[in-house]
Amino acid sequence: MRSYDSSNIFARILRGEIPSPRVHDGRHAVAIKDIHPQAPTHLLVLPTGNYVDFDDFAARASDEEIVAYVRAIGSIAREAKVADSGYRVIFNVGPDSHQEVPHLHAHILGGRALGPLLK
Ligand code: D5M
Repeated sequence: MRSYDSSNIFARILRGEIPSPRVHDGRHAVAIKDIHPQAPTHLLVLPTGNYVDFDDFAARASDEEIVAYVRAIGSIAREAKVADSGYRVIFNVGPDSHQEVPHLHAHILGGRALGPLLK
């Protein structure tokens, strides 16, 4: 498992070193808009704790953090008004996934028909 590097861009956003409007600002999760949106709604949900990726989070996070993070993803999708029409949640994990930023983030994509995941 990779060790956490606190110089990554999302860690800097969470520390307030780089301004980034928050669409959700909770104790365990923060959501921002993706700068390169792939759909009309494209949000990134970051846990406030320092986890490299989903694998790291699943192994090390407390039950409280896991429950709060999962519930935040659901409520952020509802607040973004994509819950009724549907949305996709994606975690890129590790090199094969092309994960770019080494702080766990869930992509919430919605607002259009997304098509099949795999072609
Ligand atoms: O996805 C990383 C995502 O993070 C990618 O879609 C671009 C986005 N990104 C990168 N920098 C920023 C800032 N500063 N604000 C908002 N969004 C950002 P990955 O799953 O790691 O490939």
